[in-house]
Amino acid sequence: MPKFSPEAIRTVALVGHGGAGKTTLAEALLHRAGAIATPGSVERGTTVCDFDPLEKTYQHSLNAAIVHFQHRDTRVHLIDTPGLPDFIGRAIGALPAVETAAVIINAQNGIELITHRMMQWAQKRNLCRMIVVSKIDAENVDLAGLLEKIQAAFGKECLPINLPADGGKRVVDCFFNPAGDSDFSSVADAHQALVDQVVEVDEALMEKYLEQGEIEPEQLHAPFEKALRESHLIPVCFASGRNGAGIAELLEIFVKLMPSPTEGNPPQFLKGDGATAQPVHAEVDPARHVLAHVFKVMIDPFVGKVGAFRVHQGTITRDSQLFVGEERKAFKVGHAYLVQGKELVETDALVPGDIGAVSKIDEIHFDAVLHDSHDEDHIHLAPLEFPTPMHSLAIEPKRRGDEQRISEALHKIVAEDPTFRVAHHAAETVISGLGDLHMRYVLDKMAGQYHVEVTAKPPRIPYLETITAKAEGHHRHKKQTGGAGQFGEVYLRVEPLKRGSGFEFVDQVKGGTIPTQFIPAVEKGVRQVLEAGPVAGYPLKDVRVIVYDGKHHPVDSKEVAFVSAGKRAFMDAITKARPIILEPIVSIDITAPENNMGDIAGDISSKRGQVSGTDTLAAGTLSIRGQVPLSELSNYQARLKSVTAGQGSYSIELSHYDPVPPNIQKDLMAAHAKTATQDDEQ
Ligand SMILES: Nc1nc2c(ncn2[C@@H]2O[C@H](COP(=O)(O)OP(=O)(O)OP(=O)(O)O)[C@@H](O)[C@H]2O)c(=O)[nH]1
Ligand SMILES: [Mg+2]
Repeated sequence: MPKFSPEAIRTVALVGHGGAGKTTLAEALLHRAGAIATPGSVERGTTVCDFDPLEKTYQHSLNAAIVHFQHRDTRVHLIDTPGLPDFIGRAIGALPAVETAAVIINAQNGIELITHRMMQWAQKRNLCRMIVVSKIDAENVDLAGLLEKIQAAFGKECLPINLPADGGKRVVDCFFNPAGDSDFSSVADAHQALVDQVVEVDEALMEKYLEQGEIEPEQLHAPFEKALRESHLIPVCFASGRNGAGIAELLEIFVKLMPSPTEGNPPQFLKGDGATAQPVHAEVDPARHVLAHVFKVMIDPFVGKVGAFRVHQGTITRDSQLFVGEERKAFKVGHAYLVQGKELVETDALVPGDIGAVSKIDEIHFDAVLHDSHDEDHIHLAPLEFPTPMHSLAIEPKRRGDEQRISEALHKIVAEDPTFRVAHHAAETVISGLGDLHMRYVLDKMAGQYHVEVTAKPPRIPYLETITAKAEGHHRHKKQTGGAGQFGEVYLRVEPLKRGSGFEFVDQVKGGTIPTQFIPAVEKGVRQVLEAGPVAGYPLKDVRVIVYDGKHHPVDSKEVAFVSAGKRAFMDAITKARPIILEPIVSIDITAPENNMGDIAGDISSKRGQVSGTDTLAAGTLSIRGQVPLSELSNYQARLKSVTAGQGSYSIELSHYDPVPPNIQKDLMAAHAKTATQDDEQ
């Protein structure tokens, strides 16, 4: 029998901006709950959650770390996520594993970029949310002002459930036992506001409340959960991981008020893809078939591949036979683990609500669904939305012969990281991530963990080519050399398609003028041109090719002849179809001191960009949004650093593709013509 039933399990992700105090808070909670003897510190590199050597070097969490502890009769699984924008993919990936997102706000810095983003992402995933104002012990913090700002930014549903007292040395409860004085505002008023808000979700209770004028907090459990599920209430509490204020109270809030797996919003499982996908309801029932979701993959140099998952239905034991997604063959769990930072702790059974892990299972991958019956094939979680990796580097081995090891290392890093990509184009290996720090991390990890070193330089900009008009193309391929000849003739039409629709090939040949067996050869020729880029060497997109006529020869028609004719006919059409080059335009989000606003906006305009809006974050800090061509941002990190004296940071995401101005198109075509002639000469 498992020790904890699903009702006695809580799952909480600590999310929020980098440096907000999440890892320190996790440490304080573990210590207070008796799971560790002494709290470690981020500075000394002794925390349970930041165990990766690079986390100790950077003094920031870079991965989602999983821990668990027991408080009263309840087991709490906690996920400490990274808050730096470059590593935010790991935090987003962890959201489907929990019922509650605890958004940590640094009392010193106030609301920051990732605070906003996480409030939105958590809501999109239907999580219950709470806010923890951290570092309340720090000097010169304006907690009353911050609470107002939180309500202004995220709504009047953000209500304090406790308030700081004695200058941030402790907190007073405003819900269960509202007595005593706080550093600001009235505890009784806070209590009243909470009760008023909660009863609003239950009409019968509301009537009773209006009649009686008071209602016991104990009677409010079910409506409290409902209010959390519906985002009608976002409790705000205060804490310090440093001096321990509010930590015991936070444990009580987790176990008494945050939802169990039955009380939270159900996970969004779907069966099948696209428009025909059907929602699947996971029952929080240990006796049913297993449904678990892999939200983290870690490749440990000693243990090998570890897949961390959240159980949503059924029970996983060491004897379970599980399928990974649509795999035909099941694997035997062998060892079922609970996770405590870098430690895997063997356990008998994992039930709905539990977060566990298995190791050494090759098929496991990020976002996989684990299940124990083929009836559950094709079930997956509603897709997670990650920022698109737009910071890229072209890498080359420092030592010859390292190619294979580099490729293996990259493969492992990709497996761990949903926002890291590797691509090979134009003879370059290009790695992409969310920012310069993300890129540095990958290079450091390759050197430190996998012992391979690479040189890195900016890659070519991923331009695209397309056409803007319809046109006709024709080519007759004829070769007569000695014996058998080659013959093939193709007539085709090209038409521009809507941006983003890709490529369509249509066969409208009538009367077998091109025999059916040679149509794939024509398509092959066309595709070669698409990939090679007829205008400036970049992939051609959004075009429909209609092959409608041709000629063949009973003896001399061969595949190669039609490949060549298709290729040349297509090139002929492209030159007449007013081809253009498209460039990636990115949405940029810059955080910088207010007084740099003018310089930054001017800089963006000089880069062919546009500023679309600004938000005030903490006092004196602005978030500036806009759009800029990616090609103009090659040195932007350094540029922003010099404009803001190191205070600024930014993140970019692919927005769309736009035509490049004619002068740039001319330059790109000239550069391509030059390399093409050089290649010919070689
Ligand atoms: N004064 C004070 N400092 C704190 C407190 N909690 C954390 N800090 C300090 O703030 C810094 C950041 O703390 P972390 O716990 O690493 O913050 P984090 O939210 O985990 O940051 P990321 O991992 O980058 O997302 C460290 O120097 C901590 O010592 C607190 O309650 N009070
Ligand atoms: Mg951290």
